[in-house]
Amino acid sequence: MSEMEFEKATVDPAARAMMVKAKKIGYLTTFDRAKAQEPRCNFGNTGICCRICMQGPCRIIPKKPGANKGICGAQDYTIVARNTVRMIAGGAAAHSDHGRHIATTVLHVAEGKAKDYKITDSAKLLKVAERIGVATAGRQINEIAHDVATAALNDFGRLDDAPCTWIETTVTEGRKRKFKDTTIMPSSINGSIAELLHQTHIGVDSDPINIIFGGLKVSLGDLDGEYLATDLSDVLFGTPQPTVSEANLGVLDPEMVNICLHGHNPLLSQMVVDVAREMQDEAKAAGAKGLKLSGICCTGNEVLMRSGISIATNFATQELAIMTGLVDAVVVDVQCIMPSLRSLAECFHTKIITTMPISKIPGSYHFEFDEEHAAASAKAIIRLAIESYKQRDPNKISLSDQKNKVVAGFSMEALLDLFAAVNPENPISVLTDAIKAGEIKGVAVFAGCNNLKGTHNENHLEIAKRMAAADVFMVGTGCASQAYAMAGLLTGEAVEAYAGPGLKAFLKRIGVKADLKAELPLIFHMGSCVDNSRTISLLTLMANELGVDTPEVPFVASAPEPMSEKAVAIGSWFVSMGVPVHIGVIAPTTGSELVHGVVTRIAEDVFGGYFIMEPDYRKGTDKLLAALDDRAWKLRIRSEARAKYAASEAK
Ligand code: BF8
Ligand code: SF4
Repeated sequence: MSEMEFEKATVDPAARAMMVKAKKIGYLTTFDRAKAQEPRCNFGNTGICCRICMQGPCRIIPKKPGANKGICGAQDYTIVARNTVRMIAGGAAAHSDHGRHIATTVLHVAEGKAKDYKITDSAKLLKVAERIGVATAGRQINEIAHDVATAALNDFGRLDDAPCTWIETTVTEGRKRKFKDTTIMPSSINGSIAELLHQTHIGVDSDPINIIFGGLKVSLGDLDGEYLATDLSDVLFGTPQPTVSEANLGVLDPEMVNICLHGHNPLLSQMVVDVAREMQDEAKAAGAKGLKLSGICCTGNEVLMRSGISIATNFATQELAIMTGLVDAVVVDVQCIMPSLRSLAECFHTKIITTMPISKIPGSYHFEFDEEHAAASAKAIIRLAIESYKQRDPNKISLSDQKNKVVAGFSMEALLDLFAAVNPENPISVLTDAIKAGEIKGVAVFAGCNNLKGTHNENHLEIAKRMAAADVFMVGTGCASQAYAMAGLLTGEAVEAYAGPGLKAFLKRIGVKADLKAELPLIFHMGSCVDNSRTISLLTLMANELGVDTPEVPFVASAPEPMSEKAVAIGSWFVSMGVPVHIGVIAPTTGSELVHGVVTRIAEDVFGGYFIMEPDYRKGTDKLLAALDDRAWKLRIRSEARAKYAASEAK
C-alpha cells in the first residue's frame, strides 16, 4: 500500500502510522486483504448466488434460458430473500447466545453457585422483575433473581404461542398489535431461528414475502435476546453511569502490562477488570508500573461503560493494536475477533488467549472460562500477560501519540437522570418538547461495525458531524461509538466544534442543571451492540410521551459501516419498529428488484420503517435528515389537527 492508499484506507491517524509499520515488516493487514478481494463476484455481491444445497452454487443469469432460475427452479427473489434472512438468523444466534449465557449466570448466582459473581444492581433487578410480572414484595433478592433469570431462559425455548416476555413487556401497544397482526411476534428465540433455517431449506418456502416475514420474526427474537442481555448484565455488573476515559492506540502504555479485552461478553472481561485491581503488585514485581486494560470491540464498550476502561481501537484496526508491539495479551471471548490476530502475534511477543469453548484460534492459548472459578480464570490470564510482558522486545515498539478524551456511560437510566435535572416530574419530555419546539430535529442512533468496502471510520465521523450541525440529538453503540471515541467526538469540545445552535443550546441547558463531573458529549455512548436495546427503550419512551406509535417519532438509525450478520439483525428489527435505517453499504439484495424494493420501500407501508442504502456520506446524511424532517413535520401537523379537533369537539 502506498501513502495515498493509507489515506484511502482509514481516516484514523493512529491506524495509518501502524499501517506504515505493517508495510515495513511485510505483514498484510485486513486492509491489504480487502484490496486483494477486488473485484468482487457480482453474483455474491447482488445476492443471487445460492449455496443452500449441494447441487449449487446456482447463479442467476436472467437472460440465459435455464440459468434464470436455480437448478431446483428457485427464482432470484427466493434466493435473495433466503440469503438475507439467513444472515439475520446468524446475527440473532450470536446476540441471543450471549444473552443466554448472562441469564444462566444470573440463575446460577441465585442458586448460590457461580460464587465469584453477585447481584450488583438490585434496583435494576426489581425494575425488570416488576416490568415482566415477577413478584417482588417480601421476597429475597435471590428468589427474584431466580425467577427473572428463569423468565429470560424461557424466552429461548418456549413451546407454546405466548409471546417472548422481553418484547411483550417493552414495546408500545401499537407495535405489539402490529407484530401480532403480521405474525412476526416470536414465542421462542431459538425456535424462531430453527424455524427460519427450516423455512429456507431447499424446497420449503419460495415466497419472498413470507421468507422476509420469517426473517423479521427472528430479528425480533434478536431484539429480545439483546434486551435481556442488557438488563441482566446491568443486574450482574451495575447499570452504567457517566464516566470519563480515553480512546485510541495512544492508551497503550509503554510502562505498563497491556492487556486488550476483545470480543463481546462481559462475563469474563468484567471479571478481569475486577481482579486486575488486586493484581497491580504482581505487575510491578515484573518491572512494570502496573496493569493497563483497554478494550477492542463490544467487550471494550461493556467495560468502558461500567468501569471507565479505555478503548484501544475498533473492529477494522484490531490487528494494528498488536502492531504497536506494546500489547502483552489479547484476551478474546466471542464475535468479531479476526483469526489473523494469531499469525500477527507471532511477529511480536503478544499472547492471544481464547476463553470460550465455541471460539478457538489454532495456535493460541486457550484458557477455558469457567464460571464456577471465574476469578481464578481471570487471575491465570493476567499472570500469563505479565509473563508475556517480560518478553516484550523494545526494538519492536512503536508508540502512538494518538488518544482522545471520552465521556461515556449513558444507560437509559443515566440519560433520564440528565433529563430529570431539567424536569424531574417527566424527564423524557425534555427531549420530546425540544423536538416539538424545533430546537432539535430529532434523534439518530449510530450503530454497527467497520466495513472495508469504504474508508475505515470515515462514514461514522462525517455523517455524525453533519447530523450534529443539523441539530440532531445523537446516541451511539458498538464500533460506531468507538469511532467517535477514537476521534474525540464523545466530548464537550466536540459540541463546541460541531453542534448546530439548537443542539448546543439543548445540551447546554441540560449540562448546566445536571452538574456532572464531566461536560456532556456530542454523542451519547449507550454501550455495546446488544445495548441497542437501550436505544429502543428511548424510542418507546418518546413514542409514549408523544402519544403516537414508534413510526411517527422523529427517530432514525444509521449503521454507517455495517459488516456483521448481527448488524443485519439489528437493522431488521429497527425497520419492524418503524424506524428509517440507513446503511452505508449496498446490501446483497439488488439481485432481486422485488426483494430490494420490499426492504427499501414497501416495508414502510407495513411497518413504517425501511432501509436506506447509501455508501456516500453526504447523500446518506441528506436522506437521514429528510426522514427526520418528514416525521417532525407530520408530527406537528397531526398534533395541531388533533388540538383543533379537540377544541371543536369541546364547543
Ligand atoms: O457487536 S459493531 S464489528 S464489535 S458486530 Fe462487531 Fe460490528 Fe463492532 Fe460489537 Ni457489533
Ligand atoms: Fe441451486 Fe436450488 Fe440448491 Fe439453491 S437450493 S443451490 S438454487 S438447487
